[in-house]
Amino acid sequence: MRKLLLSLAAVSALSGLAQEVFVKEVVFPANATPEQKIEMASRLVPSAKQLEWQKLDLTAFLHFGMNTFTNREWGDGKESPKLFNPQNLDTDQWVKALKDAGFKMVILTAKHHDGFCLWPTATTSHSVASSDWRGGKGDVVRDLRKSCDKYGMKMGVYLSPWDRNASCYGDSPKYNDMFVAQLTELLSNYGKMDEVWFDGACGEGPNGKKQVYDWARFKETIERLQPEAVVAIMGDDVRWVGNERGMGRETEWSATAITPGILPHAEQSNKELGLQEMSKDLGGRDIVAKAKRLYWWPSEVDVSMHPGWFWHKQEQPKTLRELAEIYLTSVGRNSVLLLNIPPNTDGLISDYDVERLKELRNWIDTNFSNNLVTGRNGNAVGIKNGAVANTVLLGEDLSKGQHVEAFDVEARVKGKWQKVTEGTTIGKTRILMFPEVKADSLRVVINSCRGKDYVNKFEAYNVVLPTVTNVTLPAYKSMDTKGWKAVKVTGSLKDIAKAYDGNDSTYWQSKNMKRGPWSMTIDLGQKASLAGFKYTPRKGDDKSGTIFHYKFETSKDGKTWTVAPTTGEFSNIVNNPIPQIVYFPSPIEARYVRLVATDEIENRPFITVGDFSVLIPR
Ligand code: FUL
Repeated sequence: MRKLLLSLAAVSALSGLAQEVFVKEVVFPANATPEQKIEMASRLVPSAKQLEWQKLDLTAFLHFGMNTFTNREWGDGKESPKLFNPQNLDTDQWVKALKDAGFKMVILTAKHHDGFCLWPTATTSHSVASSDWRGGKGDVVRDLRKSCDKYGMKMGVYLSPWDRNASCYGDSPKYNDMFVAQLTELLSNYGKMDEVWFDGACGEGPNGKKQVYDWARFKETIERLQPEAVVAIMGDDVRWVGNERGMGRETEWSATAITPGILPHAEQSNKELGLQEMSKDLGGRDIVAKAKRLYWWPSEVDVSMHPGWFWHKQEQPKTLRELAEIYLTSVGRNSVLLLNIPPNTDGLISDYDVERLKELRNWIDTNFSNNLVTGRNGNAVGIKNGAVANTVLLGEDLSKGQHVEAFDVEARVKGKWQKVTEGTTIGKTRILMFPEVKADSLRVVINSCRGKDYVNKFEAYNVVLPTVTNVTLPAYKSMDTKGWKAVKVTGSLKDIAKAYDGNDSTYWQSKNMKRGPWSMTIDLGQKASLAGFKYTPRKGDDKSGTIFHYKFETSKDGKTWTVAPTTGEFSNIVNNPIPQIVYFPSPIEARYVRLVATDEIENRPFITVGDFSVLIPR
């Protein structure tokens, strides 16, 4: 597939080759100038399957498995398979709801980090076959396959490389064999798969098991068994956008200088360029000038409709307003949206989620069906007589590559052109909102472009963002902190109030110590019935000091302490630093509480608390 150019001289000598395209990867000659590199970058195009994938817009994630039943985000692999028992599991209900909402593909967590397999695998007994669900004869993957066929839905699988159950995990060759065997089962016995999702997460601490994955072999297995499937995240077809908040970049290049993590030279090359998945710009001119090669590696925005990835009784779906914003910042920013809708313990997508999906569909249809454009002339369009526009939807023909680097949108009002908004990249789809304008025409003025532009979509709308509605208030609230007094902390008491002032922009930082624990002991001023607590990492990009593992202790008299039954881990806090709400199995009477942090996310010598509160009945 990949075409390497031997030298620029050779290309210019053979004029026919000047139109040659580079599929998926372009390698620059050592002496290429920045201009020559940009010219070559303009000829980088997606593979056929990437191009098809980028057209999907809406895809659905289904996080379902052991964690659904243990109320956790990351299981430890010690769970009994007997806990898995979705009495009313109905994959038709899942797929129908998603189809009706306009989703084009579903991706199921066939195995999450806890190692529990949702299909009866021959590789381990830690699977549905050892559960009582359907007498051990059930197979969630098989059910989903049938439903996808029934409703004409594409299907993908998430298979976690990190496995906290497999005893051979860490014995690299042995576990790689097991992983390939699992992949082989999933990719041979369940029909056509369109996406294989490998997560990069591995929470093994410094003393944990180190597994060296054989990515090349995993890739070869997929290419052999499912040549049309794209491989996401730890794969070189689809890139993780870099956050789990539903936010694509304003400048989102599908042609990137970042090297996919599964390639052998990735670490070295990304280090040299100072690039990582979260970097602000992955393909701008400055970066291309320094890069030795570029990849077509388009972005996928994965975000959950709930605070967590798995279903938890106490969690509410995002509001329609939040989902609408996510749509605009994912699909509207040259990305495919992978929205997670977690089935519940019954094995169904909850009614309130189905409702919210309908609302989202309805919002998209209402706002993006009345295109105000009457006709197009180059990069200018006519607007329906008297119509008021506040949004443009633009797109480039990605089969020709990605070219636009900067543009203005202008409106002609009473014969005069005026700028209404501006942007950088366009890509597959770029949606931009601006203050309402009554114009007879709109135009895109391209200020910077890699060669010719191929803008193939130019639509205009009047979009109304939903106001926040339907927020069901949870049964608990944060206790008023007025009467609180910190009695002892690791470090200075001076700024401790910042840890519980209800504001995560201010934070308390502990004393520096080589290793933990760090703690914070608080007198609540009165006895209370505690349902749980909430820890919020400090606000902003700097997340240093975020706690990973913890202990929560309570006391009635400040002398005798009891450790509350919790998992002791803020699972996935690194990727998704949202407020961590921990509920106790039953209320605890206490006047004193102590949060003990045992380690920091990156083993830094201190912890920070953006906000802390205890939860009491409302
Ligand atoms: C993360 C995982 O650790 C989460 O549990 C979830 O599966 C998410 C999609 O990827 O990194």
